[in-house]
Amino acid sequence: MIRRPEGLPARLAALRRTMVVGVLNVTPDSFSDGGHFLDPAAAVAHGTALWEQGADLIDVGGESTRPGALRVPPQDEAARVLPVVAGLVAAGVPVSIDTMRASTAEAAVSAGACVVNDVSGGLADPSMYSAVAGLGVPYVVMHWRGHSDRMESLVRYDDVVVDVCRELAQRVEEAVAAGISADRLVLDPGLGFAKEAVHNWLLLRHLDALAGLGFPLLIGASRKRFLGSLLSDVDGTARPVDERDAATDAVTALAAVQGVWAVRVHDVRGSKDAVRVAAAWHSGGAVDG
Ligand code: PMM
Repeated sequence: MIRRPEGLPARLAALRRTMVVGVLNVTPDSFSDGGHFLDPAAAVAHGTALWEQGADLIDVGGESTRPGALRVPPQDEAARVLPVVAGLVAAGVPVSIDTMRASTAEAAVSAGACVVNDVSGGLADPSMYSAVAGLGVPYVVMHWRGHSDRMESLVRYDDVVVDVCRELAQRVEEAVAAGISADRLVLDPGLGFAKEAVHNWLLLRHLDALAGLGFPLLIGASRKRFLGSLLSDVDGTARPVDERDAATDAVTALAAVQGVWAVRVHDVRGSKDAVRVAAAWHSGGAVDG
């Protein structure tokens, strides 16, 4: 059974399979699609194309979180994402906003975004929980320990699965105390955020522990470095970013069989196929579109 958050638009609430969330980074420097979609019209066209390929939701972000990335001023972030959110919503495309800032989340939801995706899980902006509480949309709480310029120094875990579950449970407690309805929360282990490859694999191996916290799950493995290193050449060269989609699709299929609510991916078509295969495998053939 797939757990899903309350507060989704009817079309997304009705889905019984894992959702495919398409990545749309309106940034100059994201590791996979950075620099391609800074022009709002190009970004809206790409988001619409991902939707036509079968994405259920398009996740629009204006601030890169790649290791080492620096913060973007709030007004720049808003100027990048708001026209794109508005353009996609006008085209009938469901949108989530990928932001660590309350002001951006509020403006994006006013422009029609229906989910807030916060990679900091509320830790980056003390106003985030109260803002989200007032918005009444689903809220993705990702596991996070610090901004990208220092996250590589934050990779110490006693037991990564136990530590991530405990830290996420603490975020949930604070979010609910701040007025966010627990049934709107989604949890995400934050693959690659203050985590080495072994940590990512352990978290995927023990997704059931994360599911045991009782919330819908979102997984963002798409094209990440741990897939590149897994698929290294014999001489140790990592598989290039744009050749990691088959591995991403495999993660999608396995995550879908485990009942995760959503996968966040760059290549929608392959993950959508994987989700449909997993759903058919599970159900004996009956699958939503
Ligand atoms: N990863 C990235 C950005 N946003 N959001 C969630 N919820 N989970 C993730 O794993 C996640 C995210 C970084 O990847 P990108 O540069 O391709 O957007």
